[in-house]
Amino acid sequence: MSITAEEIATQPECWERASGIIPEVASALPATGEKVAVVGCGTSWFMAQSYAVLRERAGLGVTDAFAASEFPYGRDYDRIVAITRSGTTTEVLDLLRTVRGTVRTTAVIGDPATPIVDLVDDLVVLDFADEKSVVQTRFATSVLALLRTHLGEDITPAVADARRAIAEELSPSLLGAEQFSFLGTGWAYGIALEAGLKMREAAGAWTEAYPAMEYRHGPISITGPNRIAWVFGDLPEGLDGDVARTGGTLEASGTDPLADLIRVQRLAVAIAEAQGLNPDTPRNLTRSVVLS
Ligand code: F1P
Repeated sequence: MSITAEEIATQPECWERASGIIPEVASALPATGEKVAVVGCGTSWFMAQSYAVLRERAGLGVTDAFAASEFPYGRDYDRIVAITRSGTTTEVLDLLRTVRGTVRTTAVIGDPATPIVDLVDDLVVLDFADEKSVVQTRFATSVLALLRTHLGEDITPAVADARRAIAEELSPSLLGAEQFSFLGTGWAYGIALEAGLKMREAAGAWTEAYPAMEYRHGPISITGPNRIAWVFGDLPEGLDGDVARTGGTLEASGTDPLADLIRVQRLAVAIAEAQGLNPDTPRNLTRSVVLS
């Protein structure tokens, strides 16, 4: 079994642990009413996007998400939250150095033996969810499990869905599909973006990702026989019929989007292995992007 597959299978326990540390780390996370920017790169940026939607829709304060390289310096925030498994990603460290002393900062990290710990005011360490894999799975989802709990959500149902997502068989139509369009509304759009990235990183698959209601505005023209439209969370009315008319296959489990992401992670590993690729050594990727 690949290391990636082993790490994927540990997610329910990691989410429970992440959720359980809230009493210890709550003071390091955004307070109600704070205007917050959440930043990261790659997978961490997509988790930032999901969190931003969840926090703002929970009425806890304006929350924006940015790729670290695209941060709009000059805007006023009460706090910047950086998500980074490695703690070494250049764009994230550059941002934190630039804003040091001007705004309160929090880093949510996997590895505390990294330079980021000296660059932030507050730290949340999820070392139990850190990974050996290059592609991120359990760190990212554990961050979101932690943040969802901090927003007041009981993640017990999501953990139950996660256990089912790990145990269930992957259908042959998914394993043999030629293309995947991942869709989501609200916070599930960040999950759709991450699903697309995971399949590209681990399996070199052709994937796209859109807000679910944008799918009809062009992207639907890609769907057809042996191609998948995969909806995370709520299925917009009529979309099932629209996908059926293309001849493509709709995948919409209706389960918790974070748990449904686990099925995509597993699919990415399975497709990689079926093609003779090693999901532990994805093409052209490193665990962290450190620019010289
Ligand atoms: C961010 C990241 C990963 C990506 C790749 C390079 O890492 O972009 O999401 O899969 O391995 O690094 P981090 O800042 O969360 O450590």
